[in-house]
Order: sequence, then structure tokens, then C-alpha cells
Amino acid sequence: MKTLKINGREVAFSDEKNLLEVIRKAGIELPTFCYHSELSTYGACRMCLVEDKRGNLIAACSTPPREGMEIKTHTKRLLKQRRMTLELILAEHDRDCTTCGKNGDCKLRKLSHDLGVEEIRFGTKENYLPIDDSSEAIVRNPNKCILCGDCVRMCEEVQGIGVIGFAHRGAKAVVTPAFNKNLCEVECVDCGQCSAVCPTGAIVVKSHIDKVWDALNDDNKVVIAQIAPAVRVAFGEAFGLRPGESTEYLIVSALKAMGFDMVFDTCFAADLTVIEEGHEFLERLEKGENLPLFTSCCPAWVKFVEFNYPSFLNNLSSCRSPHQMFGSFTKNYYAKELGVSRENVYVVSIMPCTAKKAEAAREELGVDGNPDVDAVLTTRELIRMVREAGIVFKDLKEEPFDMPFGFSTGGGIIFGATGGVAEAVVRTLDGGHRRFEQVRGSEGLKEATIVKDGKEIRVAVVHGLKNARELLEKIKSGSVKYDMVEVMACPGGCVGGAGQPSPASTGVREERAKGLYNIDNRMQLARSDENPMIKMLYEKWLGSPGSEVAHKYLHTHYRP
Ligand code: HC0
Ligand code: SF4
Repeated sequence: MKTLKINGREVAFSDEKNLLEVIRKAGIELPTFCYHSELSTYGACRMCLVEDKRGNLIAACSTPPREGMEIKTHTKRLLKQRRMTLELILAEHDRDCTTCGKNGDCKLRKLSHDLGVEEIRFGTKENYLPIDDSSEAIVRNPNKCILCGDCVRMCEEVQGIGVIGFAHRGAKAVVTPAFNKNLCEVECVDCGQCSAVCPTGAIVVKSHIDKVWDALNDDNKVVIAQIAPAVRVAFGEAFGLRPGESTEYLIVSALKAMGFDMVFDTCFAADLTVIEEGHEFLERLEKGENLPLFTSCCPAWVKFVEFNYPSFLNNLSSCRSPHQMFGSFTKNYYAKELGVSRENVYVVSIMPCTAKKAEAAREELGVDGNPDVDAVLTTRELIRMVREAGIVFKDLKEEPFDMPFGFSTGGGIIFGATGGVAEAVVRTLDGGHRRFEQVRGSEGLKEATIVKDGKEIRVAVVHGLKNARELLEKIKSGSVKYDMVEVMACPGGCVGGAGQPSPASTGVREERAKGLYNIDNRMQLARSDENPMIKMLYEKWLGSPGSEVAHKYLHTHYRP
């Protein structure tokens, strides 16, 4: 066993990739801006400096641990150095903290407080750059950027997209899309993962909070919410619950207290997607056409294919994503049942995702300029609204979803974890009572083969768009062959969406996914095709899977 000394105490280590990981394992939370265990090491922010026994200051993130090393983490010199670094960052930083979108969740603000920075001796920021709010999903404010590069590496290394990068040098250095374009002019897919790692308010999610309050305060509007699968296992984290604890009935209660007229479950629409997508898959399999079928519920993935692989557009399932199916049947069918015009029904999707904001704004997902989904709130926006409304979380009493669209099966629930969509479709194709655990877990690529009517069906599941790109290249070259491929843009699937609360530690995505499988295990029905409310929707409105009505309202087309 190898050991080194931290602040005079002996600490064992094994395969930690750097000194910082060893220090953190020893229970010392050294501050960093530019270090993320899932990204490459950049070593720029200098916050994790430590002092060795010769008095050298070394960056813990880019130093391998060595046997016999002796380091200190909080000498007087280091404390002074860290405060100085913060002061220099703050001198170049827009300091409108009280009105910043990242207020309450900003690492720069927290560290300035924790490390006792009480004055900034180096002047005040003078050169303000324009804010880019051209994207439907995120807002970029370069005046708050501290050049840690986390967003750049996330976009490049995990998502394989690389639409933002460093430009200029010295005091003029900025992070920007190429040629200083706006985000809407480059091939950004709205995944929001850059905002999830941004430690400050330099990249934040575009808020729909105000327009939702407007609708709630409009007596003419029937305001209907739907809750995505992954939201329920992360919402409680903001109120002291463990990641993975299910909170769907508390969320219903909070929404009702805020004035929502009805609260339904996106998992119901996920069940409906399984039926439509399963039908489409069997048709393609029979004709041998447009295989592998790619799932289409992740709008960042859809945009990725539109931008980068137009020759694969016919492989995407034509099914709208579940929350858009929900918006469509609510406005085109249920509004009539309620006796309300579609303009007076206001649909709010509560999602872990930022790309759903851009998806809801797509012209084809609405009628004559009236969108099927009017607003998309992320889990974090919902948490903010709950606090704004003065709702005391611990006093909430669980309330059930409204019917008929509040009933779902386990198939719909597991959509929120990577592999869930594929597993739900496979459960229905199989028709039995089996669960298919081969496609669960956090590996980048998962595979399974099932046999239906004597025929082998090969399924692949990827998450993270870099993994998706690698798989597409292999499919293109013919080196691998699949019949169905599930892709979710965010690491871990929707549980790792950029609209979720910032994870307080590693392993949070896995805990949330476990939470969804726990709910699934408790459900009476595991297969989407067993959902009696779905059967009712087909009887009353849609006819049969893949019918003309189903195609008109539940399917879509893509742009080359
Ligand atoms: Fe997902 Fe969905 S599972 S994309 O990850 O398919 O956001 O949670 O709501 O629409 O159902 C996100 C999560 C959804 C949709 C569903 C799908
Ligand atoms: Fe890159 Fe996603 Fe951020 Fe767009 S939203 S810049 S694709 S990480």
C-alpha cells in the first residue's frame, strides 16, 4: 500500500489519477473551478495549489500522487494565494450577484464567501461584452466567464460537438462560438451540459418562469402540467432528500398549491410512445427498411443527427417525444373533452432537460403558431418557483396525479435513465413479464439481443453525444449492425439532464437511475401496452397504432 502525508497525516492511495483526488478522498474539499473528474485536466484556475515540503506551490489537479510525498493544503501562504486568485477573477467579473441567474448556485460567489474575500483591490470591470440570448435553451454572458474552460471541454470531450472555444489572448481572452457567432448560428444542440458545468452565471438556462406565472394568473387559461420521469428522483435533492428518492406526489402537491389546474405524468405519454414506436419498429423490421431505428425522444440527439448525419434522418423514429405527444393530445383531443379552445389550454412540461425548450419552439410541433407545449420548466426552475411561492417543502402532503393521463406503467417510468426507452420497447415486443437489465448501467455503449418470433433483434444503447458519434461512424462503415439504437444526449440519460439540481457528489446520476428502477419495481404493470388509459385513448381517439390520426398528431418529420 502506498502512502503520502497530507497536513502531517498519513493517507493511503492506490490508483487515484492525481493528488487532488487523494486529497478529496481524505475529506478535504480543495476548491477548484476548472477540475471535473469526467473531463480532461486543464490546470488553469490555480485554486487547488498545495505546498510541498520544499515550499514549492504545485497544482494538485495536475500532479500525480507519489509515495512519500508530504504536502500541506492550508498554509498561510496558500490561503493568501487563493484569496488573491479570487480577487483577480472578481476584478474582471460582472458583480451583479443579487440578480444573476446563478444566484445561490454560483461557485465563485460561494468560494469568495467561504474563503473570506472581503474587498477587491484591483478595480472594477469596465469592458462589457454583449450577452448572447439567441438560443432557445441557454443564455451566454461572457462578462461572467472566468475562463475555466469547463464548458469548452464538456462540449468537445463529452458531447463531441465543440461549438464553443477560446478566442483572443491575455485580457481579451473569451469563450465564444467560432467567429464570434451567436449560439443559434452554430451547431449547438441545446443539451445545456455546458451550463451544468459552468461554475458561474456565464452560461445559464433560459428561464420560462415568468411566462408560467403569467399563465397561472390568467383566469382564462386552464394550466396543465406534466412531470418527466427523471424530475421525480432529483427534485428532493434541493430540499435535503437523497438523490433517487421519489417525490412525484409531493411535486403534484406543490404544483396544485401554485395554482396548476391539472397535473399529469409524462410517463403516460412515454407508454404511448412505446406503442407507436414499437409498431413502427415492427413495420420497418418486416420491410427491412430504415434500420436500425433510432429513438427520437431526445431533442438534442435529433438536432445532432439533423446537423451532422442527414443521411441517417430516415432512421430516426418519426414518433414525437413523449412530452410533445402529451402536448399534442392535450391540445388536439383533451381540450375538446374539456370544452376549452386549444389557445386557452396552457401546457407546461416539467423536465430535467434544456433541449426540450428548443424542441417545444419547433414550428411543426404546434398549430398556426400556437405551440403544443407552451413552456418548459427545468427541475431547477420548478424548485425556484416553489421557493418563490413560499411553499414549505416539509409541510407538503402527497397528492395523486390527475386522471386519465396520470396513470403509467413501469415502462414509462424507466424512460428517464439511459437504456430505459429501449428496455420499455423490448418489454412490449417480448410481451411477457421480463425486465431486460442488459441495457442498464452507466457504460457508454450497452448491447442486448432478444429473440422475437425466432428472429434476433439487436439493440444498442448510448448516452453522451461523443459516444453516439462513434457508434454512428461504426454503423456507417458497416463494422457493427443493429436493429434498434437508443441515444440520449446527456450522460446517464435524462437523470443527468442539464436542468437537474447540480450534483453535490459523484454517483448522483446512478442513484437517480436506481430510484427510477425502484419505482418501476413497485408498479403494478411493467409493460406500456398494458396501460388501460392508453387503450382508452386508442378506442376514443386514435384508432390503432400507426393510424392516420396517430400519424397526424403523434409523429413528426425532421429537417435535413
Ligand atoms: Fe426524458 Fe422523455 S425520458 S426525454 O429523458 O423519451 O427530458 O425524464 O421527459 O419527452 O417520457 C427528458 C426524462 C422525458 C420525453 C419521457 C422521453
Ligand atoms: Fe455545446 Fe451542448 Fe453547450 Fe450547445 S448546449 S454549446 S452543444 S454543450
